Order: sequence, then structure tokens, then C-alpha cells
Amino acid sequence: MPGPSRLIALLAALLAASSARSQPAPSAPALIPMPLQLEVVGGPPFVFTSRTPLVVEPGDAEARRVAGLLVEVLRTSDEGAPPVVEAETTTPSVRLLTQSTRDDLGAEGYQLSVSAQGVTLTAAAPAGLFYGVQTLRQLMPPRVEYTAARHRPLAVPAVEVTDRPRFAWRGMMLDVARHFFGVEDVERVVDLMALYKLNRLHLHLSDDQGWRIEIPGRPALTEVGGRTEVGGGPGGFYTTSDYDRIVRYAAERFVTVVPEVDLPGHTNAALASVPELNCDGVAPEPYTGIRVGFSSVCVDREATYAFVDDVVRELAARTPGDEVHLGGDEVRELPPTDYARFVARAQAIVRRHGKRFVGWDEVAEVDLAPGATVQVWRPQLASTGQAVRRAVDAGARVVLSPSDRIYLDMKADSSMVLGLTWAGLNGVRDAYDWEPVGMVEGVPETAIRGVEAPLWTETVGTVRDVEFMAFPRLAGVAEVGWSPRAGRSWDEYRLRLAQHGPRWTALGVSFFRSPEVPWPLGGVE
Ligand code: TNX
Repeated sequence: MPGPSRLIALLAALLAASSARSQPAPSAPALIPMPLQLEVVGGPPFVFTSRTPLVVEPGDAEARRVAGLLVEVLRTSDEGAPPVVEAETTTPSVRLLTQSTRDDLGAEGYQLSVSAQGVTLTAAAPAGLFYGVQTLRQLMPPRVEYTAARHRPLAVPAVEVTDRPRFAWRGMMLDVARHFFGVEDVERVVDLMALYKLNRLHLHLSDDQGWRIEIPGRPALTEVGGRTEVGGGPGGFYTTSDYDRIVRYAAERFVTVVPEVDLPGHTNAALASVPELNCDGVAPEPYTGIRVGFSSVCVDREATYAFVDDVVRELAARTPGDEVHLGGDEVRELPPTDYARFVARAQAIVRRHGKRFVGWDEVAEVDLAPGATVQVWRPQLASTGQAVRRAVDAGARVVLSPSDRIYLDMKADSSMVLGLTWAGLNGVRDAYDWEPVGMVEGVPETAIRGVEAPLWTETVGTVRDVEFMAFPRLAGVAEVGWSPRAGRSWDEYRLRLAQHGPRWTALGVSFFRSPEVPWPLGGVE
């Protein structure tokens, strides 16, 4: 039996532990990514009702469309949706204004003023309005994300926000080749990206285990290559109209799709479908394991380049973004000169179809065409640094995807069931607490287009798994890509991040309750 003083000490320790869990309410709202400027004005909040009008200027179709996306968040089954109007109102309203003269805000920036009298959101371009709406949404309580929990009015604190992103490329990659994810799953990922102001969805559309995009005139690719995935599941593929749907859904949320067909390696699914891509003309068996580096298309056959041309023509025609990604990673079957010959021709094909070439950092060894982007996944290798510096000196730019920081398929801690560990554990802090500039020595900030978090799916089979691997780490990547370097601190960020737990709960997002983050107790408020 402990004595009374031991009991008191125990009680004190318990109290301390419980108050450490219930963090004091943060003085500033828990926005992610943190805006460039945020001032909490004080004074009474703005209170939304189902009748609060959203006001756009006459004829501003894009502002009306963005307002419509906010309406969908605010709609409830019993009270309906707030109206979108073009006339000034005397009641408190939310105004969405496009002012092309505000070029200080850039293509994606916005200014947001909230007081009890109303909300005014100003941007120079529609993307800025959209990001302002995401900030407004995060200023509302988490229950805004789940109509059944909307038991009280939605209050928004009085703030002044002026915001624009640090980097233009803020991405996530989804590997739909190792496991296939349907159109609605991808739309869900786009929705979650948009909440954090991410704007590039890189789709890894082919690999050894599957070919996921219909190419008219090449039906074998999807009939054979589309029917496998890791572990022997049914696989699947996007028809051209499925792909169009994804592209359109993403574009409506200011997310650009970057399609990738991985070449010349990671191609067993294509090789199994199209015999003439093999040097011996014999198609290999389909592959459903998780080894890498064993496959390559035949770089000496003209049939290979006719194939690349067919694929790139189709991707280019269906993709409004500027880029087509042709992989180029982990080719262990080709001598360097053959690899270089293939990449040189492949990037010329991309240019011929009016797009810019993107490749994994191995392509930096090759002379790249103007406008090319190198996606750096091994910044820690001396050889990568050297090749990337050379490519940048010749005019290439860089997207950073450091595998030991932001690979979302790495386990976040050793207790995690899903995920790989070859690049180490990528914890929540690891994914947040790093700086893109200086990561590859000698690459200046002007050559860095931004950051992108890849999610390879060898161990990830459902959209629920995707969410669990992506959250909370993806939020940190979003802040690295958007917010100024000077204001970032892990100790402050982890408290802000904790406040997003209830929002994810309201959204039905399955997220990893990492012990690195002081999650609040309880449910959606
Ligand atoms: C390496 S990263 C790969 C992928 C794997 C991943 C697993 C890169 C460019 N290639 O093929 O899926 O590791 O983490």
C-alpha cells in the first residue's frame, strides 16, 4: 500500500498527465498550411447560417463555381444550402471577388477578411479564391465537414489573412499500378489534397504489376496488363473517359494531373501484353510480387518507340497540364549508354507532343531537353547531387521527394502494420521538419519547383489504407510546400496539427494517431 504522500504524488502526476493531453486552446486558429500573414483581430466572430448569402460579381462564372464548392460543404439536409447571388446584400454575407489588379497575390494567393459583419475574400485569379475558401473552411469548427454533427451554428473567428504559396508545385503521387484505385477513390484523394492546398496529383499509371490506362489501338495493354496487381488481386484500369473524369474533377479543384508511364524499366505489365517490346519477341509471365529493377523494354527495336509515341500521344491529348512523366527509375537491365539513348528519344517524343518531360532523378545523368523537371528521390546520394546540379546548370528544374522524409509508403513508426522500411521510418516530424533549399547542395531556390510526397502501394490496397498512410504526414508536406520557411517550427506545428484530428474524424478519414502528436480527446465538436 503506498503511503499518503505517495498517493498525493500519484494524483498530481495523473493530473499533470491529463492536462498535458488537453492542450490549452491555441490562440491562433490551427490553419495548415500556415498562411503568409495571419492576424487574429479579436472581437465577435462571423456566424454562418443556412441563409448567409455568398455574393459574386455579375458574370464572374469562376467565382460562382468556387462559391458552389463552398455551398456543397455548407449544405445540410434539413436547412438546405446558402444561396449564391450577384447583388450586394445588407445582411452579413460572404463576398468572393476577383480583382485582376491584385497581382501582388499571384495566381494562387488571396486575401481574407472576417468580421462579425461579413467575410470578404479577394484574389487575382480563381485558384486564389479556391484557396481562400479552404482557409475559411479550416477556420470553421470541424463539424462543418459532417452535416449530422452540425448541431450548433458555425462561428468563424475575426481574422485578416494575406496568403500566397512559397512553391508552385505541391504534390502527391499515387501508385495505382501496384494496387488499382477506382475513379471515386482518386476523387477522394483529390478532395483531401485540396483541403491542404496541394495542386499536383501525379498518377503512377504503369509498373511491373499493372498497366492502368486505356490506349486506343493498343487494347492488349489493358486486357492483359490491366488484370493484375500485387498479391494477385483483380487489378483494373481507367478507360479514356475514366481518366478524363479524374482530370476534370481534379481541375475543378485546381489540381493538375501529372500522368506517369514508367519506362524503360518497371515495365513487366507492358512486356507481358505486347510481345514486340521484348528483344526476343517473347512476352514474359505477368508479375505480382514486389521486386524492382528486373524489367526493360527493348531499346534497340523501333517498335518500342512507336509504342512510346502512341502512349505519349494519348496522355498528352487527354492531359491539360504541361507535363508528362516517363519514370526512368531503377533500370538495372541496361548499360548506361543504352539507358541514355532511350531517355533522349523518349523525352523528344514528349516534346513533340507539346509537353514537358519529367523523370525520376536517374534521368539527370542524361542530357535533358529545355523545360525538363527532375524528381529527386535520393538527395542523400553524392552521385544524385552531382548529376542534378549538372542538369540544373543546363536549365532543368527540380521537384523534391526525399525518400527518407516524405515517402508516404515508409512506415511512420515501427508499430505500423502497412508500409516498407527501406528508406527508414518516416515519422510525422520527419515529413515536416526539413527544408527543400539546400537539400541538394548547389541547387538554388529558383530551380526548385516544389515538393511531392509519393505513395507507393505495394502494401496499400484500399483507399482507407491510402488515407492512413497519407495522414497526418501529407499535411506536413503541404506546409513545407506552401508556407514561408521562417515561420516553421515543429513544436508549434504539432499542436496545430493535433487540431486536425477531429476534422479528419468528421470527414471519415482514417488517420494514423501518431504518438508524436498530442491529439485532443473526444470527437467532433
Ligand atoms: C522505389 S522511388 C521505387 C518504386 C517502389 C518504391 C517502394 C522510385 C522512383 N522507385 O518502384 O515502389 O521504391 O518504396
